[in-house]
Amino acid sequence: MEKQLEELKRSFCSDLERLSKPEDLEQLRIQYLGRKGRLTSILRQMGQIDPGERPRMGSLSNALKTFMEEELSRKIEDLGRREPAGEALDVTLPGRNVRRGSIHILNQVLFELQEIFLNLGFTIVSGPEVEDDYHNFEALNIPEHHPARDMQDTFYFSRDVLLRTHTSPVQIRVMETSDLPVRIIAPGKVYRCDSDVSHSPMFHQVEGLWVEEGISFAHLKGVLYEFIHILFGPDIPLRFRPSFFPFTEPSAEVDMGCISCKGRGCRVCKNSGWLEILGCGMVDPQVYGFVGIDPEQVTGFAFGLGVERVAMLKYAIDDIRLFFDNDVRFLSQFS
Ligand code: 2NM
Repeated sequence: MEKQLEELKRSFCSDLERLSKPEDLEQLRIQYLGRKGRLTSILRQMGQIDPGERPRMGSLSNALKTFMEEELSRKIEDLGRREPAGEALDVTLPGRNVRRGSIHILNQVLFELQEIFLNLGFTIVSGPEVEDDYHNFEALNIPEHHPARDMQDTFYFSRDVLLRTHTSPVQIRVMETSDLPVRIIAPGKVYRCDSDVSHSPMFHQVEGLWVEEGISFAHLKGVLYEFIHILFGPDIPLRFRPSFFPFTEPSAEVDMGCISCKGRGCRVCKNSGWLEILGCGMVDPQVYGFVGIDPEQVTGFAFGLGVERVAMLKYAIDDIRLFFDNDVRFLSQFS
């Protein structure tokens, strides 16, 4: 029996040595230590041997059992440490480059605009992109069949529900619900059924509104001069050109000297030397009527600009669609 035990140990050791797959370990354990395993079958002979020999054989076989169990768990750890063949890891390889994202150029420009107006004492407000006809048109003095409704082709959900075509409805909502004075900007997405190199069906606006006792066109000019000079530099010449909006009277468009050619005339300014940057005006008394403000008590000015347009002028971008293609080769130029 002692010989059998020795033979079993040798056989176990050489089997264990050859073994390389963790899933084969359990098979080996069952083969040697299982209920019907090779050790058990040797111990079955215990009844046939000399009773005096039994205690020694008992402790020999116990020692062998412990030995095999320890060897098996050592092998488990061993195999766990080793990487499977073919997937060896070269820890000296340089890491894969992870490209860092950055803030989209439109948001960079938007944040810059917001910062300027915050410093001028304006508060940022927002409102719904899905609007009703009343807030987007009616209260802005654009009644049904008014030609101004054709100026901006509108995405309608129904006769009364639409995607806002400007952020002015936010200012209507603020005037409806706030105490005076009001000094706000309303940045956000707006939608118009229009698409070419300078028009996108979705684009971003920042509109501003300052309503308070004694506000005049001089305040409007002061704020907008300050704003444009912070954004484009203090030496840029500006001009106010009379214009028309249904919600302001008088109205104007503001041009700045072309930053590409410094006013000499080029492709960007179509040889005029000037670039249109925003629209503005004194809030029409008709609008105050809709929101319950007494035009005898206060006056105010409003303005509106396109964020894409500002970004295109500032960075000499000639196609608005580049902002929305999300081509990293374009975007990474501004990171
Ligand atoms: C512009 C130009 C001029 C404007 C007017 C108002 C409101 F709600 F106060 F009447 N919000 N925005 C306005 C005025 C917008 O965008 C070119």
